[in-house]
Amino acid sequence: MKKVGIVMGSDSDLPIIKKATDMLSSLGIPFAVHVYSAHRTPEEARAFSVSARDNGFGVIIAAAGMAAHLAGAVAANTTLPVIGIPCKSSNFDGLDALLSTVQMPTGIPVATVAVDGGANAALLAAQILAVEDRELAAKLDAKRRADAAKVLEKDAKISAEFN
Ligand code: RP5
Repeated sequence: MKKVGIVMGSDSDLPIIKKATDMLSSLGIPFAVHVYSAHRTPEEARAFSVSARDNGFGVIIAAAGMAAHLAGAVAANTTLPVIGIPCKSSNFDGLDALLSTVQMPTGIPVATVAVDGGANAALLAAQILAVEDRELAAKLDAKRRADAAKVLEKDAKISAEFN
């Protein structure tokens, strides 16, 4: 199976990345994690992106906060799909990172998930890999069914209390 490459702009983004790595681990998907910044270590971010396909990656998740250019900078240097996670920082509740990540110019797309959406980034990466992997697609189907069952359990409890 292809690996998921995960890059974060700072180790302060790690709690968000942890949500992604936990989800990928639960699905048995291999990944590698790095701290590369579009601003502080642009050469390393570029080198990782340029070589990602040859190094066995099938999709890249890039998480950053504030003036969050990391996902776009990665996407500029690879045609692998790139999923951006805007991370919340102390100002603006993550709106700064959301707009910086989502508003990509035509030609260089970034699939942006919700602010701090580490788990959904991993699920989207899994869905991309599952296009060519029936076993992984079956795991994702099973997860959807299990998640739905949990919601129906909650409905049963609320119904019993109020109806
Ligand atoms: C961004 O700046 C990082 O992705 C992080 O979310 C934010 C703050 O970084 P630190 O100052 O905590 O290293 O580049």
